[in-house]
Amino acid sequence: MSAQKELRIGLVGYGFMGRTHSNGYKRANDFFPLEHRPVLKAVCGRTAEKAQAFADQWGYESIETDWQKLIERDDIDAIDICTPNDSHAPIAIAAAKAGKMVLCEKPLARTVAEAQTMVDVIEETGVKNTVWYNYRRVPAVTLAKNLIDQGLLGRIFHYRANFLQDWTISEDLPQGGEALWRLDANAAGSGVTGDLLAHCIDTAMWLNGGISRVSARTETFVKERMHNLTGKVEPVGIDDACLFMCDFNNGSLGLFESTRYARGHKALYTFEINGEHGSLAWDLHDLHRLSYFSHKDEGHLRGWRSIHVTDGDHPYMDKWWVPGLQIGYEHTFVHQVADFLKDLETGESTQPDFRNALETQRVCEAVLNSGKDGAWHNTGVES
Ligand code: SOE
Repeated sequence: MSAQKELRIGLVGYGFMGRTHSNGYKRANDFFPLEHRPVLKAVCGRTAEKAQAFADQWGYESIETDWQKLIERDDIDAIDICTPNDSHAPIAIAAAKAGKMVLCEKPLARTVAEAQTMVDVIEETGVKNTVWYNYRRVPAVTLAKNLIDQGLLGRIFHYRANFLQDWTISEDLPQGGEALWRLDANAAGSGVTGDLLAHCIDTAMWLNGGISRVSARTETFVKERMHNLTGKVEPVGIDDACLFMCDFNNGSLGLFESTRYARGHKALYTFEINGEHGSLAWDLHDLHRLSYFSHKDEGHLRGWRSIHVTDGDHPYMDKWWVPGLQIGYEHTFVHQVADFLKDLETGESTQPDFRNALETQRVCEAVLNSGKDGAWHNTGVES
């Protein structure tokens, strides 16, 4: 244990994502044999009492209330950004300039311009970086990637994905502030496109390659909401719902939908991919299963099979329990930490890194622009 190298973490933000990441740091070495071990050095948040309460609960050694001070500390190796989207760029840029590694919550930024500045600085400074698109590390999703890369589906024709929620239907829900910044365009950049579709786009481009052009329809159902920061009723600037179709560079067609107005759905992320020899489908509410149809099966046996992704030869699963016993949402963050620590040893970049997440940002921006003018927009994503 003493031979292990420390990775001293400075976490900025103590909300929902602060908890998922902290859990990842705490669990990774229990299950994955690694040379490095995260040390929870400091958590930073504006309110000292809340930061202290978080530090006490999760085991951080100290607190800061100013992220610039956190970055200046020489007992911190990596800055983890779990704050609202409007602060990702300044924190990441300052951290990289100070020579710290940067782990940034998704989406990378509010706009392509912001994301591009972050990529420029990260690449100039050469610090290790990653963006937390955690769903890539659901074992069933990683298995889908492996099967597609093996060529099991053959030529791909269709990709479709949904991310459905229902938590903003009430007109009385305010916008802005600590809990509701996702509804405030200044803080979030966009609504469901940056918050939810960004996940779908990241997974889609990982599985099926780049998206070249998009045509979108966005809608804001509740046009005004009380703003928690100003106390006034203000226009809502985010997209409540977004539907888009697209072309992938490999010639396949994509169809995506996301909304926070699908009554009954809390976090229904699903995708399906159809190829010449077979199809794959996945559903976050049943995340340990991957559905697979193979046209190569004998005719009388042909049908969708549901693979329970819990066996030792499934991605990540040899490190967990025994075959048949499943894992869940929080493990995706444990896996991202484990991969980050492993990549520290090999020198590889932990995907998605900032450059890769910039591609998702390009698609999000093209979608939002298309939602505004109704035209097809090229994304500029080449690979
Ligand atoms: C929004 O409700 C949210 O928490 C997103 O911000 C996360 O990225 C997504 O994984 C779950 O939903």
